[in-house]
Amino acid sequence: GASSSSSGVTAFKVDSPYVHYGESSIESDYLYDTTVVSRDAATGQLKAKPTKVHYQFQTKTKVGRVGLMLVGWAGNNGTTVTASILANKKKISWETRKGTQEPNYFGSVMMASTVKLGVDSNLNDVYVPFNEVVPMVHPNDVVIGGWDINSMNIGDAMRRAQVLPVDLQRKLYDELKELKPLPSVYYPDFIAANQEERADNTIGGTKQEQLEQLRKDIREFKQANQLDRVIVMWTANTERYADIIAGVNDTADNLLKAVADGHSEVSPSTLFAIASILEGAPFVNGSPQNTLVPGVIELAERERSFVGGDDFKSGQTKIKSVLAEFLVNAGIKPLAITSYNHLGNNDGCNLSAPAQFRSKEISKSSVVDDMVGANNILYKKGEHPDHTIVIKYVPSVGDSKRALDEYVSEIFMGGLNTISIYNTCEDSLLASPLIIDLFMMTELMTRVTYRVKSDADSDEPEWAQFHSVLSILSYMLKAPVVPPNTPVVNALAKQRMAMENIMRAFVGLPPNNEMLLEHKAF
Ligand code: NAI
Ligand code: DG6
Repeated sequence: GASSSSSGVTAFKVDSPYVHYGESSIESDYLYDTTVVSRDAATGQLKAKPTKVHYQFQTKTKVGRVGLMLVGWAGNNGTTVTASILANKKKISWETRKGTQEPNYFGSVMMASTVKLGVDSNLNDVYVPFNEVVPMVHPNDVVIGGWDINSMNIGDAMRRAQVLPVDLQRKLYDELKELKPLPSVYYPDFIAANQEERADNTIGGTKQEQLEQLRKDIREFKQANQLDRVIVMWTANTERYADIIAGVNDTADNLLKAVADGHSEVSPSTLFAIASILEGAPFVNGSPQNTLVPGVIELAERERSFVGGDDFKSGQTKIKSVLAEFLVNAGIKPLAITSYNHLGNNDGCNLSAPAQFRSKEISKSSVVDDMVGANNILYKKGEHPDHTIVIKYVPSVGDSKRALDEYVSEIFMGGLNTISIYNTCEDSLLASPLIIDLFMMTELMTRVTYRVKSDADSDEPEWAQFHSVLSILSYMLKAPVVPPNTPVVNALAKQRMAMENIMRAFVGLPPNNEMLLEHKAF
């Protein structure tokens, strides 16, 4: 089953001279195939040159004890993911109108989807769970903690969220009520004014003292639970964008100085990112605001710590990053994408304020850029479909978000095609598995190093970790943050392929492709 991988043993072993299974790591030699394109100056014709780069990967197989600290732990996502992992861990089932429901990890790519390993001797496909390609942490083994500006314990906060079925809530309540969020950093200017009455659990003092407190919290959590690693994730309210100001948050040193000076444009989420980086804890931003300001990225690079973001990609945007790719790659030209959604949870309440809505509007809007940019037959340079985002707060629908989308596209000979989508779901039941996937994937990247071999090298190059900005997390995020000067990929299938094939490379397997030559040319 899926749980075997956290023990360091996976469902298969690769039989290849290019893969070595050592005591504590898997090492692979891997030829990365790319095509380098140039243009002939005289004729203007493109020249495509197949190129191979020799990588070596080293994946430590011991997962160790891993903790997850959630910022915004007492919110809908924080309580839903905590309660659901507990139900899975303890195999707690509950009664519904339709009978007994067992806990599961549906909606988690890592826990509930499969990857094609290869074909057997009869040319039948063989699939393995995604989390069995290389050893990964199992969510049942995570120790969860975190902060919230609201002091409510996680049991009562789970009830307040009104997400999980009441029989399950009853079964989990006694254990969850013992979990209490740590006080957090609250600057009223960054989240909606309508959140003020929740803020009864805050850290006082200067910005510098608050930073020190957050660092201490991470260290103490790690020590108290005897953890090898802690990952920090922001699932707190959406903040407004921070202004990027020269001398304040543009470089690592300026940012640290801005904290010391108590500069008002350093947001709570950025303070958490800094604290995590300085403690060597990977930090992932699950909300849309620009937490990862340039100074944060530079600090992460300098400290060789990992960051990822922005904004969990759960429902409407996930469909958009599939549908827009389908349309454009089918040679159909989306002219207008109009997206409405309404929801009634506290996230919706916070987003009813203009500055916080604006953060969400930005992260929801960027999602078709790369698909449009890739097709210069349909779109002239700079041309873009109309793209409108509307979000309304309707308290009575609670966590059950409604998303309505209309795609109007130009088809053959000037014809029009309209696709209309109506999507209803519990928001936090979509977001919680993303938290799990982000946690699992981030943890894996802390155990992987690589080096590039060149025939010219007489000395062995140093092993290095991946770039501090984890663009491999893009599948789970609406507006992926990527290393400086690298392309953003929004298309969902490409994002999944990247995770799958990079993990295959760690065990020396070629990328999966759909050529199926064995079924076509024999
Ligand atoms: P929520 O409002 O239920 O929970 C947020 C929690 O954060 C609250 O308990 C609040 O007290 C706390 N909080 C606010 N500021 C804080 C701070 N500075 N430090 C610590 N805690 C703080 O919201 P929900 O539904 O859990 O969503 C959380 C975030 O995830 C939101 O920003 C939302 O936009 C984002 N998100 C949610 C998705 C979903 O499908 N549920 C998908 C994509 C993003
Ligand atoms: C309203 O848009 C609330 C948001 O927090 C969304 O629920 C969330 O961003 C998920 O958005 P999407 O587009 O991935 O469904």
